[in-house]
Amino acid sequence: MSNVNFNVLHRTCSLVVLLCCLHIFVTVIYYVKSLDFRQAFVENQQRSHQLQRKLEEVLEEPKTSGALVANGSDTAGDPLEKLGPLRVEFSVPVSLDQVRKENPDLQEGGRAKPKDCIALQKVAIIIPFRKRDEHLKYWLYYLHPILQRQQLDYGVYIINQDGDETFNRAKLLNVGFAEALKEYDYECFVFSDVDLIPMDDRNTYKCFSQPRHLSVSMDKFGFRLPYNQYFGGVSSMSKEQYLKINGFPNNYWGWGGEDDDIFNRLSSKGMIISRPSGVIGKCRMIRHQRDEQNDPNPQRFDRIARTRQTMHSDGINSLSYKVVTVEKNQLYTKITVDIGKP
Ligand code: UD2
Ligand code: MN
Repeated sequence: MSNVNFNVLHRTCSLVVLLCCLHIFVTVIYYVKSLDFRQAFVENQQRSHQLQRKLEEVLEEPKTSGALVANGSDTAGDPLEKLGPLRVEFSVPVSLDQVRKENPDLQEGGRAKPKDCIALQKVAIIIPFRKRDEHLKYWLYYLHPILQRQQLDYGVYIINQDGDETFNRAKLLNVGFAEALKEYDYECFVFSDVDLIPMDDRNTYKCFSQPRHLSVSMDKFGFRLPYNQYFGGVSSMSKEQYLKINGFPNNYWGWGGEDDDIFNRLSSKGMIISRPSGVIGKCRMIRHQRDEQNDPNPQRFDRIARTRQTMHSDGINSLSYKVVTVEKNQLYTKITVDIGKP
């Protein structure tokens, strides 16, 4: 082998080694850089998730209780601007005295209307009732401030079933409709259980072009609608909508079915149910046991199956009852009524 050849080989090898080192160096640099990029990407992702969560918290941040907001110093200006999610809880007891003090603008009979404008609707709120005074206190505590913020011209009617016969929710609601209309030119009726409190005051207790179901996402059902035809809890109907279905059935004694009968009436008259969104329609039900004299009605399935045949003869046109007493105070009108028995 000649010297020249050896030199060429030596140089070539050195060059190859040098190139290899350079390649390794460049690869390492790129690898380290890509680690930095990945890290930055992950951090960026985390940061944007945190921001997103913060934003959601701010948007969903519940205000203090209805009463506190309504009477706090920050209620100046347009009350409608203050609407939004509310904190609703039942751990702290409330007293009627407190509710009266916190709602100084209420008129005799649990009436109120906006001071500086004309309300869009005159609304009667009808509550079927018997021996639920604890629940009524919470209802009044939360709802009066909400209803005033919603700028409604409204009155609260507690329809109290006299005696100890089996409870009849739908018949009591019919009585509420008839009695409220004797008092004032109401054009809208909200029918509400005594134990249901809305968690967002954008859920307006008024009437819409179609019958409205207001208690759409309840804690009791995991904040979901239990089924599409569900119409229990809180609903609203204009006078025309109510009369079109001949009101509610009078012969559902005991628990259950009457809400489905009302749904059947509405759909048989070609009406559809309007609802707020699942967020605005959130509400809480005060936990309770089934009351005495309100056991599940075994006839309910048969009756629901025959709504279309019975609804024209059973309803507001066949309603009969006897008013026992009427009590009016600052917070409500309570009508105690004898509605008979099954
Ligand atoms: C569900 C429905 C309700 C109705 C009922 C079946 C919800 C939130 N509500 O209520 O609208 O369809 O099933 O009839 O799903 N009440 C009294 N005293 C009594 C018994 C009843 O005041 O002794 C009133 C009270 O306003 C109460 C309402 O009737 O909220 C409904 O009765 P419930 O609360 O016992 O029945 P619940 O919660 O299953
Ligand atoms: Mn209930």
